[in-house]
Amino acid sequence: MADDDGVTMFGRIKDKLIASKQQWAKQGRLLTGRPNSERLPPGQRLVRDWPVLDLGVQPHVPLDLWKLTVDGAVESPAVWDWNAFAELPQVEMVSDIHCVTQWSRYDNRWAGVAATQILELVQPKPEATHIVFHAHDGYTTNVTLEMFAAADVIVAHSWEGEPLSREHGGPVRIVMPQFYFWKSAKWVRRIEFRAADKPGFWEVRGYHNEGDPWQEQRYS
Ligand SMILES: Nc1nc2c(c(=O)[nH]1)N[C@H]1C(S)=C(S)[C@@H](COP(=O)(O)O)O[C@H]1N2
Ligand SMILES: [Mo]
Repeated sequence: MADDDGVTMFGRIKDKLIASKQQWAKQGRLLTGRPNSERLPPGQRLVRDWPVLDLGVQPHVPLDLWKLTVDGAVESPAVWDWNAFAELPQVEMVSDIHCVTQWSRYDNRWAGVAATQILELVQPKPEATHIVFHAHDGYTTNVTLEMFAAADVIVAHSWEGEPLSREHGGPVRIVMPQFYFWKSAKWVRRIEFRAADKPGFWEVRGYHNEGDPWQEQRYS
């Protein structure tokens, strides 16, 4: 092809390459440290495997006995068995895990019911400010209603397209991506809405009450 000045061009503009380089520029790709500081919270290191952490017991909950109770300061308390839970609107979400023991794991694909969906169904009462998750191993952890209402919170039954394994909290666990992983209760059996805060298992043992990894809220 030739332009008005009679200059002839050889080759073809590499649209795809330009587009991907533009994308890299936007993401700050190859800028040492920058992607880390954007995605890896301070003091964390990235792992590829998925460590298992618990109190030493891993409850086995058969699906035909499994139930999730949502009660306390809500207008419409609910108890879902496995079939009822499966019939609620399902979503998939991809999020990163940040554990207080300093490992982080990127891009975990969860399937389950969005916390926002549960809030819509049970309708927290005006006085509801906090939530305690109760698990089958006796574990509890507390969050604010606001933390639970985030768009990325999921009550998950699957990970990477497979049923969540028992060691990782199956049949169903909470996933709270914006907080250290101790807030993500495994083997959850009850979501209790409360008019006041009540520190959970680790929160009464020196862990931070909120646990924001970006602010390194590890211990209180
Ligand atoms: N029921 C229950 N949930 C729990 C725990 C637990 O001991 N019991 N440990 C918490 C902690 S400290 C972490 S780091 C994560 C670990 O989840 P994982 O074993 O799937 O990596 O689960 C959290 N949820
Ligand atoms: Mo943890």
